[in-house]
Amino acid sequence: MNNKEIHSVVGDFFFGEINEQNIFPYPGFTPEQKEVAEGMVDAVKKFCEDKIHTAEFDEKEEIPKDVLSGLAELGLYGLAVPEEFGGLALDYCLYSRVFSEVCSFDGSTGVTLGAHQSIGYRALINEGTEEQKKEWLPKLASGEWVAAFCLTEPGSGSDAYSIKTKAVKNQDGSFTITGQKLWITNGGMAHFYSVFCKTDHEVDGKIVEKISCFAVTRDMPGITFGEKEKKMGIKASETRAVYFDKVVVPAKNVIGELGKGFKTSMNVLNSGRLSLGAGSVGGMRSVIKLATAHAKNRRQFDRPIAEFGLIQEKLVRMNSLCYATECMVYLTSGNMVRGMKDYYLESAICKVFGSEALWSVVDMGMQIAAGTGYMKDYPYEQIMRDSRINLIFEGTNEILRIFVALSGMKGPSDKLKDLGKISDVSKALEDPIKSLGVLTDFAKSRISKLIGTKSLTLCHADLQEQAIFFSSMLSDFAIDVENTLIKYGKNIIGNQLPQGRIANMAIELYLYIAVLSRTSYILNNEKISAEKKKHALMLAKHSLKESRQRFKSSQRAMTSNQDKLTKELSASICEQDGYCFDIIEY
Ligand code: MYA
Repeated sequence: MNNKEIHSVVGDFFFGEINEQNIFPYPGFTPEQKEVAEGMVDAVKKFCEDKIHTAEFDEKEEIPKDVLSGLAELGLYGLAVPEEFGGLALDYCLYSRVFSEVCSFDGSTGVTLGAHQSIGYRALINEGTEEQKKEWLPKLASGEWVAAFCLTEPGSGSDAYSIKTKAVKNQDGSFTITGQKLWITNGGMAHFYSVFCKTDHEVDGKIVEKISCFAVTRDMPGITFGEKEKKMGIKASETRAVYFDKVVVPAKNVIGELGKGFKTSMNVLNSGRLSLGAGSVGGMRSVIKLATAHAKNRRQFDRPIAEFGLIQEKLVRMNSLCYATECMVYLTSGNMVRGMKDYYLESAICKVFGSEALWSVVDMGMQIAAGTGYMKDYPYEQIMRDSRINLIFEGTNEILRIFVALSGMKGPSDKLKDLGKISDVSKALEDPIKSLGVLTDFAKSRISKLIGTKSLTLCHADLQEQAIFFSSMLSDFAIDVENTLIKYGKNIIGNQLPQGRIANMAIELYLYIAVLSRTSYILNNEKISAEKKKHALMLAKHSLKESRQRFKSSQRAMTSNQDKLTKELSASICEQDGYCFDIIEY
């Protein structure tokens, strides 16, 4: 493992910068990783083919106990836990690939395992003390104990900081927790809860509330659960409210630093979001397999429907979305293994793009299967119900777009402030709208100095045209970021529409570079057959063209949009309580 510090690739985009060394060569699996991955994936596949009956689980809204214990025996409850605590110590790449395999069989099983280890006890791995790890990790890794992540509350979803559950410090140093947590996966079956609570802190003589993380165990008096929630999908996973009524928790159960729990929770979600991207790849692979078989076997007008253009178009789009997501997930996990610490933008992008790609793939798969797809006897409708949640949990895709845009723009915004020392830029900031040109020229010159007009240097020759497009997209993006900051100033914080466009452009840039890198890696690899190389190149060209089109559409909307109208019209819609016309009246 290489421990050199790797910058956030996406963070650099906001400055119009790219460090090719962080992207090329693509971090493909090493021979050692391959060996472990093949062994694990093979074992998981065999087990799942035999034991996972997804339609039955969905129908009974339960995963049988022997299936859960079988998964535990395979080591799937402790994928990333260090060996000394009884886990498999898989790195992020291996973790993602194995988790993806489970998700390709059953969403509920993926969510149960994901809630347990991607987020449930992740704070303990990240920030727990040796004693805490020794006490709980072995039980969690073996599956003897199940974990749950308790952040969301009735009044606190996207706005995670606004939680109300309170932990009050007692004289003996223990804490008393009171409050309720909502929609907690594994809520009723867990033995270990990472619970985020408000705690009081004295700052400058005043008491202020901050967030702290507590390990709460099932045996502590005062924990109760709501009924199992009735859900649209992932029905076999367990979702409940969890209530804390004066639960006394010893001081030794504080995870991480008191008052720093918000960061703890965000760091847990950062890696959790990557798993969700990986899980989405697994889901896409299954749907693509089903839909391809259907397209080849279903005959209409005397031909397999796979010969019709509109079906072919769907098969191609499904594959290129899957390829693009996979490229991003394993560029991110590979960079994490290589030492990237700030991966929150990349993981949010993997979650947003992966969940939406899966949703589109399921929709297209359903359309290919048509009447068959709509029938409950076939898996499409369940997969559709199961996959819808991915756009909502672990941060809605809306809040994550805002997060990507605002976190990414923070860097250039600080730099622009520094640049205020330069006279014409400083003047420009006094009257930003009038001076847009000055700053654009400034940005252009800075960016062209950084990347010039030449293309990426480490891309395969067969992707030169796309590499040149990337450079110009990157430079356009940096200019748009600066123009947006100048146009909106501080008000950018309340303007979600431009934020959404900036986020969409950042997502496409990351996709673009990830696909360029992985495909170059495939094309450069002597061990890969010419046929597979040709296939990869076609997939890459397709996904890059679609990505560039989406990028351009967001870019055009930076200057030509309906933002003002949208604001006014939506206010009017709310005023009218919805759609206000009826043909009978008007
Ligand atoms: S779990 C519940 C999920 N909930 C959420 O994701 C909540 C979403 N909200 C947020 O993330 C935050 O509230 C946001 C910030 C982002 C909106 N990394 O002023 P701030 C720092 C590191 O921006 P806010 C679930 O659904 C920031 O830099 N640091 O904060 C389970 C700042 O630091 P400083 C971060 O405006 C489902 C400070 O925090 C991050 O209040 C089950 C304050 O920032 C970050 N990310 O809101 C899942 N964000 O003060 C099962 C912020 O130093 C999964 N900060 O400048 C299984 C998957 C199965 C897949 C199956 C597929 C088939």
